Amino acid sequence: MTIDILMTGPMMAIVEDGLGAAGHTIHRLWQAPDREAFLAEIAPKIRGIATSYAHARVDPALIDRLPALEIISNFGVGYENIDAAYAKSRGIVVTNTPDVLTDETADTAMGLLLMTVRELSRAERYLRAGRWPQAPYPLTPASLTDRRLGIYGLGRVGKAIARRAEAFNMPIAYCGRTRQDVPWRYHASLVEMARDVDVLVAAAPGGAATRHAVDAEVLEALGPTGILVNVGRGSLVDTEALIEALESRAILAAGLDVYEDEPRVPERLIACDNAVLLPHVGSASIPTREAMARLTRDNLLGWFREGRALTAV
Ligand code: 8YV
Repeated sequence: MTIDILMTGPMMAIVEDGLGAAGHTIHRLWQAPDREAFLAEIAPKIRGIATSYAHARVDPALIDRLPALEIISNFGVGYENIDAAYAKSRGIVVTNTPDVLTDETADTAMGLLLMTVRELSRAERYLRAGRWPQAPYPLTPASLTDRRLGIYGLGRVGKAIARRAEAFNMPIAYCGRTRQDVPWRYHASLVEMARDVDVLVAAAPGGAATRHAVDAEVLEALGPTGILVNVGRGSLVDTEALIEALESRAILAAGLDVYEDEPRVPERLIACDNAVLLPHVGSASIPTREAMARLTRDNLLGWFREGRALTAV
């Protein structure tokens, strides 16, 4: 018997082919010319959803339309695109893709840190513009040496960033909901931690609880030599406050991989020469994305074969 899966947006072939090979039928929501008519026809038989943060939200309205829904499999570790509490209240399993992207995302954070503090991308543009023969690139005002690191959100990615930063000899602090059994200094308050460090790396999950946690007050506490790196979610940072802090040099610089309204990035932010801006590439290598796709697929296959999802949230 075929199992009907609703896919909310395009996914890697690993997901589509794997589900197809297992005899499941994929219904492509984003391709439907008339979403309502499409849902009216297929809704009663949908037992699984494959989705991602980059797709349409899986909200109570959608969940309520699918009476046979058993599992929502998310491509990505962050799953605030799914109303997981509501899904749980209806007995629906939600899965994500932890671990497989931890190293890649932590590497991206370290890359952003180096690019920002040592102006590496600006220096490269300088060479490519043919300016080196006229004069050496100006010395950077800052160095990574003697910088203290504060990590906002000490989950898997946050810990992997801390371990990398230890190899850079950076003293490490962290801020999150709870103190953890780790050798790093804990701060319950983000403002206090920002006052205490020179680099603030945001690696917390998105959603209402963390929205705009990095606000004008935190940026002011970080101070004129401070650097903000964000590899978590754009929603963690009040973008307007950040742009003002960058423009007024209330902080030294920012390195960002995530934005509030992706893929749109405000023109004023792009105009900031003290910002390094990446297009959400934290997990974007073929090996890592393929591992995420396999896990997204295997959570669905495991559930329908054995009643067991691999990585339920
Ligand atoms: C992906 C991510 O860019 O895992 C996450 O939470 O943000 C990234 O790995 C995203 O899931 C792709 O849609």
